[in-house]
Amino acid sequence: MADKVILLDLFASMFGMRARVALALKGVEYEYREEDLRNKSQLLLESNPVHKKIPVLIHNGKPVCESLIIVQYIDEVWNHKSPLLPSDPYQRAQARFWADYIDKKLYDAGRNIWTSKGDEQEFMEILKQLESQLGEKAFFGGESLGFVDVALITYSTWFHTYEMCGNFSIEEQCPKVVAWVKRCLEIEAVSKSLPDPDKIYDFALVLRKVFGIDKA
Ligand SMILES: N[C@@H](CCC(=O)N[C@@H](CS)C(=O)NCC(=O)O)C(=O)O
Ligand SMILES: *[C@@H]1O[C@H](CO)[C@@H](O)[C@H](O)[C@H]1NC(C)=O
Ligand SMILES: *[C@@H]1O[C@H](CO)[C@@H](O)[C@H](O)[C@H]1NC(C)=O
Repeated sequence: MADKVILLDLFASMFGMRARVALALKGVEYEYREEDLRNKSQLLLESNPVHKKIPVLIHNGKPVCESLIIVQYIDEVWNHKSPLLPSDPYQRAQARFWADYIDKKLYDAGRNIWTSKGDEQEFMEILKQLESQLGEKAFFGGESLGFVDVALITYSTWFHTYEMCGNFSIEEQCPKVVAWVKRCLEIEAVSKSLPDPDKIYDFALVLRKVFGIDKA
């Protein structure tokens, strides 16, 4: 029997995009379901009763929640190609450390920029830390795209929004990160899974009005 895979998602979610990229890298066919977070589907509420958040991957009726856990699950189940986590336990631990670092730091710092709660300084410090971790490697995973690359590349769809809302240039301060983004986007599974940054910016501008940051 063929696998039945459903992804509950929201197009602008950097968390949801991680699952989309991982599924595309593995060549898994799935049904994409866009959620309205102000009016969540019964399936979302039942599948993620603890957090009630997207993304949720539903594999043959069984839900998996939390984007990094979903990516690891995808890597383990569809292990025939494009391994994301390294096989060496120490290297795996390092990859998980950096993905965890991204989760603990980057979302809030980015959100503070586009909601005008803070400037870009904190965000750029985190990105510079990641840039030094990348070093001279092509990818965080080394020669090929890995777990940390999947965890981080989805944020690049929001870079334009951060730059517009914060009036600054990421490339000026982190040219190697921007070069890395371009390298990742040369991989079709990545580029076809990520939305147009202009659409993200439009989405953020709508939210800024909803939140009362900009005049309606
Ligand atoms: N740690 C979670 C974060 C997911 C998350 O924050 N999802 C947001 C959308 S980007 C959500 O579903 N929010 C709905 C809510 O909070 O009610 C993950 O990595 O999957
Ligand atoms: C909420 O979603 C349901 C379907 O999931 C739809 O029938 C209903 O019209 C929606 N309500 C609003 C207020 O958008
Ligand atoms: C944006 O930044 C540039 C230089 O960094 C400055 O000249 C310009 O006035 C700024 N624009 C706004 C709208 O703050």
